[in-house]
Amino acid sequence: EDETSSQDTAPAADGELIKVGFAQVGHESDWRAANTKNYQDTFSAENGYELSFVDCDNDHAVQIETVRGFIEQELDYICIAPIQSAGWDTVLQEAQDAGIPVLIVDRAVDADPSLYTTALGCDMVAEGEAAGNWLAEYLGDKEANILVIEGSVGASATLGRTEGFDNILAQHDNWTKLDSQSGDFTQAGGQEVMESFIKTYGNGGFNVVVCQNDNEAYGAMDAMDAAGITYGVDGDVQIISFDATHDGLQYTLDGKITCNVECNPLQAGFAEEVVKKLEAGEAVDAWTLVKDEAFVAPGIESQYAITMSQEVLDGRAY
Ligand code: GYE
Repeated sequence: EDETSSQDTAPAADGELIKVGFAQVGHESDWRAANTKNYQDTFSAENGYELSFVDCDNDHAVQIETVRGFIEQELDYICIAPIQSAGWDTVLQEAQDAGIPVLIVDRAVDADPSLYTTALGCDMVAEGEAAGNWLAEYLGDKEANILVIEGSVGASATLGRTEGFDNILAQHDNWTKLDSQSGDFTQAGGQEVMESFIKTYGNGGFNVVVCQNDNEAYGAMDAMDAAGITYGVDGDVQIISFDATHDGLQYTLDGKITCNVECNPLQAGFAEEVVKKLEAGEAVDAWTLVKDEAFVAPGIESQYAITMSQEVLDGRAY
């Protein structure tokens, strides 16, 4: 879905570009790259915007200073994709005192909602629950010995996916979460964590690996390949992943990632919608949910997920 603005509703009627700051998380994943491109395409000069884009490289302190810089530059709107959910009260108050609307995008903050204008993104807890519900349906009465490669520490995407999956885990006496470690949402991180898990639990010691994004799953697959561990629908280990990016879904179509829970990175259109409403003096919703789906490998039927096919993959925008 292309969420860019249409020309006839371009907001800069008086020829002035609307100044938007975007304090982006970093460049850790394919999801992030798609999300960045979507913001740059949407908040373009052509569409009436001057976008100040800053890649905060997964550094919370840098992100706070970036937002302070946007306030000093008196930008019209500030979008923040929060690296971590804690530690936002002070700078959000500063933006509010300066009268600059703040949009919390993609990930959530752990702060009083009166401190920002609106929030938008996927429901990370629901994503974790979708993964758990699918696994329960897939395994039936079978035991699960589960390893979890978490995302970045303190990120709402990590906290939510963990909470959601754990909600379902708690309903199953024969599921054991053996271990969980952060792989920082990167391929290298996923590989490193998986290598250490393999050392500790050995080939045969686990049958489910939950990777909290696709890039971590690629690293985990490399580590299992090197150790001679088979994975996928025909293997010993079932991989669950999140994001459902194009490459991630290719692996799902190939039966290597058994279940892939989507988080749609094309979110800038929702942010632009909010900006347009505020420009028009209209009220905005406190929260906008970006919807997502789950996908499973061919041959699996699930009430929680779409069975992958070439057609489904070809229909992907990211
Ligand atoms: O899952 C991961 C990215 O916040 C939903 O961040 C996002 C997550 C996404 O690095 O790939």
